[in-house]
Amino acid sequence: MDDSVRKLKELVDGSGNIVFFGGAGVSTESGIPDFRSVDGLYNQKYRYPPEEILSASFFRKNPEEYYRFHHDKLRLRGAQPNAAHRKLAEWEAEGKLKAVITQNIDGLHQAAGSKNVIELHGSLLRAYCARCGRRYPAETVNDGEGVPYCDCGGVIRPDIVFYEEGLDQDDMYRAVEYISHADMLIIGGTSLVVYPAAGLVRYYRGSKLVLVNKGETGADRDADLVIHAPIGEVFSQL
Ligand code: CNA
Repeated sequence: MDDSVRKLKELVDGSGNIVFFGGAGVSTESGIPDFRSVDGLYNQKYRYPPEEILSASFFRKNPEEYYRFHHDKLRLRGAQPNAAHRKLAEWEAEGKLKAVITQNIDGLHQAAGSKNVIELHGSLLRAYCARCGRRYPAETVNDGEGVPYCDCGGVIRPDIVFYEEGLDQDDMYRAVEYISHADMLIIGGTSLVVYPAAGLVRYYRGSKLVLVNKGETGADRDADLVIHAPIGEVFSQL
């Protein structure tokens, strides 16, 4: 075991109030591409940039094009949790970890057994009508082709937070509470560039801030331990 992984293990062993804050990089080892890595969605070519397709105004004006992207790129295709998701669920069951705060929309933390998951950007596993609010099963937006419509004539959308939309205030409040009371904060698999979610890590007041990310982030210099490696590989050693 590498020295930095050994150090992470010691920090985890000595903590009883861990909070994990993560992003798309947590699920790349489950086969779901992130946004900003070289093989991420932002480096592939579409008729429109992904940040535009994933915006509220684009969805309203152009649901056909949105759903073409959704069916092509946002399908989870049977992805399974990896060692990082599983280890976090294990720590929660042991009482060591209090919350997973994620920017991911893939439901893999819950699939691994995590119970207290704050999904800041919603979930692809829920759907509702953009006009009347009626709830629909996830298959309505994830299976098949084309635009799904509600009986009221409205377009059914995934329950994810599009660009231009605000985050749920209750989720943000709970996330701040968990982070500000944590004795250890592990940040993993996120470029920390999407706000306001990324700003949450500033609420941490403890002395065990750990970053496990393939690439560098703006928080590296503030961290007590930085590991630049695939998170599933690292967590499988803990
Ligand atoms: P991002 O901006 O794509 O950054 C991902 C980060 O993870 C990068 O810094 C990578 O270096 C790093 N990374 C990639 N693979 C690994 C790995 N195996 N181990 C460790 N680090 C790795 O993604 P963010 O989450 O920071 O951006 C927020 C967006 C991305 C949110 O709105 C998400 O909804 C959205 N997103 C989510 C998913 C998902 O649900 N799985 C997939 C793609 C995008």
